[in-house]
Amino acid sequence: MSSITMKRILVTGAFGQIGSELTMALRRKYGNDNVVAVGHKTKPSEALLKSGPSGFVDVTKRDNVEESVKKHDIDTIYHMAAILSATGEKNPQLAWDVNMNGLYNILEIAREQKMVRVFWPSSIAAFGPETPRENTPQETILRPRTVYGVAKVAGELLCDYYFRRFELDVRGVRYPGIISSETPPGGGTTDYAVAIFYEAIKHKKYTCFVREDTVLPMMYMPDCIKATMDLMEADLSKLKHHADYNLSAMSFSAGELAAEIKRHIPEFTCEYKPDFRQAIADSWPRSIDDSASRKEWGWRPTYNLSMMTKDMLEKLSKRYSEGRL
Ligand code: AKB
Repeated sequence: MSSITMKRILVTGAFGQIGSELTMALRRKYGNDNVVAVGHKTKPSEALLKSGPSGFVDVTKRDNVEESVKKHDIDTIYHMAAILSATGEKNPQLAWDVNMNGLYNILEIAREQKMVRVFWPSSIAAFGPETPRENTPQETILRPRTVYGVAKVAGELLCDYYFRRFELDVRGVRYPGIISSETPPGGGTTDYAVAIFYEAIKHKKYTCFVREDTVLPMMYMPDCIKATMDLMEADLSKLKHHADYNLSAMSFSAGELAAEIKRHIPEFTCEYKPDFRQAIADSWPRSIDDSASRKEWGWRPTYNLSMMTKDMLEKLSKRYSEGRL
């Protein structure tokens, strides 16, 4: 297994919620020209387009990915392209194609090209209603009810297989819901925890699509980026897991989030009209035991609910006052 340091990085799904901020962070760390941002549907920001190489890649088309890998002499991939849980339930066939065949293409290309390392995110969606919901253990029942979750479990196993069978150094975490101010998420069950901030700033009210008492594990983007980059830099000999690390920062109910926002914007109101996403949220854990990540690669989150809320509101208010929201 190679121990060469990463130098030529491809980020798929680079124009999405996590990909866009991850690309910029990787460019700051490894150099603008060494990080190639590729996406499919979402429109990239000017900052992303101007700061380094970018292109169009459909991860379900192996030739497409291969062309980009060869053109840019890629040795490391952050494979962030995905269809999220709620969109997945509307189009399970597309979700399977993008999430499973996309991952298979990446792993095969990485194996053939003898790449240094691959990052692929799993999610709390890998868990299901039979999983213990409080302090969900690292090793536990994985029987998800969404096609997104099924692809996450299959993906975790496939990554593990590539590690053992082909010595491909593939790493990943089970992301909780990610909250961020730069690029909005699209099609996830946890999207309410981002949308609520935009609506609080713009309209002082929000209609939430899960119940007030719905508790889910969440994380602020700076912690998400830190976790992703730290795991990729970790010493392989210390890692007992590969693409399935539990990861946690905070857990709160939709009502607690609304109350925290109200502390800063007293006129803010939130009503609750649960839709089909409620059943998905109800099948996921309320809190996560991430002791394996803490022990094996030193994971420690920085942001809690109040720090994250303050920072989100400051960032979005500034953009709103500049007419950029
Ligand atoms: C979703 O809600 O689908 C994602 C996730 C938790 O993986 N944010």
